[in-house]
Amino acid sequence: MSFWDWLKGKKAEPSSAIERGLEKSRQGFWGRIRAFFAGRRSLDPESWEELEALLLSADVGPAVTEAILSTLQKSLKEQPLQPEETLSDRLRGILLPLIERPFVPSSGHPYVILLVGVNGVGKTTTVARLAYRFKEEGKRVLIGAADTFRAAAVDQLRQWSEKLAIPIVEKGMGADPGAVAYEAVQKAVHEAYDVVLIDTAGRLHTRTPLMQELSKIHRVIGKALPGAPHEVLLVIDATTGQNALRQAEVFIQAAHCTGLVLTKLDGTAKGGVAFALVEKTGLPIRFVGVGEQAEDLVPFSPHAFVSALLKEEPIPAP
Ligand SMILES: Nc1nc2c(ncn2[C@@H]2O[C@H](COP(=O)(O)OP(=O)(O)OP(=O)(O)O)[C@@H](O)[C@H]2O)c(=O)[nH]1
Ligand SMILES: [Mg+2]
Repeated sequence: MSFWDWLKGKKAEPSSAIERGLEKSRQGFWGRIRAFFAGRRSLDPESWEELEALLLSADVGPAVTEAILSTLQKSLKEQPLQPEETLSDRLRGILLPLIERPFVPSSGHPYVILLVGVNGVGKTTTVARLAYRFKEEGKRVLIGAADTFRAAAVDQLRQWSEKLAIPIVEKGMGADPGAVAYEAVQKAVHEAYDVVLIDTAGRLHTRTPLMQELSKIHRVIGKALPGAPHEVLLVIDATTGQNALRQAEVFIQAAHCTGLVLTKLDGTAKGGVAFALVEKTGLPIRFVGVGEQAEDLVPFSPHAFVSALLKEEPIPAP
């Protein structure tokens, strides 16, 4: 399956890697949700309360929990469980649309992807992993080091660039990040690169000047290539919990984000924040990070995600 075709919205990818990355969540709160449904065919008022508490503790958030409970209630009222159907089957049908959002592909050549997010969420690692996958497919990839805030940040990206043998545009620490982004896109246009990945400095969503700087980077990229950036990926650490929602709101405003990357899914026993994020932002999850290796960034499949959380049998080892 071509990663490029997937990126352009031409193909869907089922993903067993998502299942592996969700092992902690499956054994954690979602294991309790599965246990709750096991053998149960109806819900009394007390069990509704128990289910509500379980969903909240899985980080699904109050709004989505409420939506799940009321939809499930209505659905069971309108159509009682069929003999061959389980409550868990019914829940799966309710969860799926909550996590699915259409991705509207935007075309452009070079295809410019900007990565944004708070500190330490996995932006640079995601840039490197995406670059690796594009290169594997024979695409010509360029990386822009627009995180000029710390010398270590430029070094980190340069090391990736050397390791992956992918060219980088960098101007060192303290350079204007907008200028780096502009130069990277311009170089890619002139030298016919296929993809440009632009890394940015982590920033707290509460720091207004830093958020304004992000808006400027976005504008400047559009000046270098009208229509760019084609994707702005907001990277979110899945272990952050409900705080992620406020971050998302501010970043989306400042940087016109088009999709989400949920990293460190392997490090949480909850995993429900994915539902809350999609509900709150209306954006599709594009990728999930399920470990620290180069191949541990996988295209997101809503179907694989929901199935993994609710699947009874153990997930087979890779
Ligand atoms: N377990 C796990 N670790 C991850 C994942 N993604 C990133 N990391 C780790 O998270 C740490 C921070 O990653 P970076 O890519 O440097 O994060 P960043 O957003 O660029 O950080 P700043 O530039 O400082 O804002 C690194 O140790 C990564 O290996 C993931 O999906 N799973
Ligand atoms: Mg970084």
